[in-house]
Amino acid sequence: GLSRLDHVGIACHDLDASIEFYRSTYGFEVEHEEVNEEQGVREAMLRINGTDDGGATYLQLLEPTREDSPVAKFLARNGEGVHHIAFGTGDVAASANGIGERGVRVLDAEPRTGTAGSQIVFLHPKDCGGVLTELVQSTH
Ligand code: CMX
Ligand code: CO
Repeated sequence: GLSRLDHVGIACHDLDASIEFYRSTYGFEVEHEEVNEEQGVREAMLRINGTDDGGATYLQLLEPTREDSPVAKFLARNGEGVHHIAFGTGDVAASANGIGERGVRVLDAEPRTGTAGSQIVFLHPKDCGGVLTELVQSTH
């Protein structure tokens, strides 16, 4: 089942400026940074706290790498702000199947690669009370 809040995804225009805001305002540090071309993002993970399943909770800062990406489209419509939430699971395919059987549209037929080799799927925001929702299975 779902065992933690893995991260909150935040859309921003300028990743370096956003990282600096979270560092200077709250003292949060970047644990991991990468480009995910499939998702069309340059991203940074800021670790906030550990969780009792041995995982952690992060902020995921997201800058678009191309104009036709989900984050670019979101920024054009809404400006900067909270883009999605992500729950951690030990088995993303099983979690997605179970949630799909309850009538929620699963946007990815097969899990895709997320941060640091994790496996991810997205659920349609229109079936989740307006909240774009991601399920994440970490590699560890
Ligand atoms: N949160 C809530 N609602 C959202 C949304 C979001 N992030 N993005 C779009 N919507 C809503 C729009 O407001 C719109 O609603 P209305 O019809 O009421 O106006 C509707 O969904 C359709 O919006 P759209 O701009 O036409 O967007 P698309 O349907 O083309 O795409 C979505 C929406 C969710 C299917 C697409 O963004 C998607 O597939 N996202 C998953 C992948 C992703 O977001 N990757 C980046 C993050 C990667 C990571 O976390 O690692
Ligand atoms: Co995410």
